[in-house]
Amino acid sequence: KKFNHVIVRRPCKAMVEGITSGLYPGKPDFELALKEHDDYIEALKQCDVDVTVLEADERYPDSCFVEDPALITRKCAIITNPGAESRNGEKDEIIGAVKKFFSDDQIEYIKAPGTLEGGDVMMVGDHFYVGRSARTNEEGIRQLTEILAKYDMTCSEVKLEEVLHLKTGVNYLEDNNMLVSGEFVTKPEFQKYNCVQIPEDEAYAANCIWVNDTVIVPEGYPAVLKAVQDLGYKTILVDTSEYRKLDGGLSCLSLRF
Ligand code: CIR
Repeated sequence: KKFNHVIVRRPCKAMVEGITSGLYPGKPDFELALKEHDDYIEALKQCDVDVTVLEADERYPDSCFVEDPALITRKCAIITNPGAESRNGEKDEIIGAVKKFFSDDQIEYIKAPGTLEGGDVMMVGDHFYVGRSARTNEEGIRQLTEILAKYDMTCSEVKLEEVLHLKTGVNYLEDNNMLVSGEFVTKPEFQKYNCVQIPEDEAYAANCIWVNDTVIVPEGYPAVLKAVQDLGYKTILVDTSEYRKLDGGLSCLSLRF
């Protein structure tokens, strides 16, 4: 077992106005999003973690995607500096929750002009892959590298061409297993892992989350579900249809540590 705690934030009514690339068209249905969020929390509770549920924050339409304003590691918590302007203030609202678990000297900050979003950071043991994206810049990556080094952890940059965040397209499931889709299939740095290639038409489901030997998989992606089960994991399905319309997936909806 690796994770003990999870933090989530309830979606707000304004979520229907959240940022979207339009890749998955349609406006989210708020009531359905709430129900899916309930199911998500239920699934997490089955994975032997305690779940802290933060209240909805109407000022920030995308604030249910708590993965982005913070990065929590085994040794420290890092408050990021989200590159999306409408989301930047979310960093100040996640601090309170992080302080329940970390003392002030274990909390670090990415500072302007550096930008970073947690969705761009993938943890593999004490190494962190960080995507250089429209949301995470070179200076943000430099600061992250410096912070991690202080705690004897390492970091390497991955250039993104197509996806919003690194974890939109690649996710580590522990035990050397990595789900890879699209532009990540051929990245040399991931070849040392047992890469499970996600078919193009199920690319959204590259974003699964490992929580203590259970893998939560988005509903509606049979090939990915089978691939994850073939790796030997117990699986739980959660429908994230309304978050998908905002380019959000399972990992985006929680901080796991
Ligand atoms: C955004 O564009 O920021 C949100 N609509 C979706 C954020 C998804 N988060 C993630 O991939 N970690």
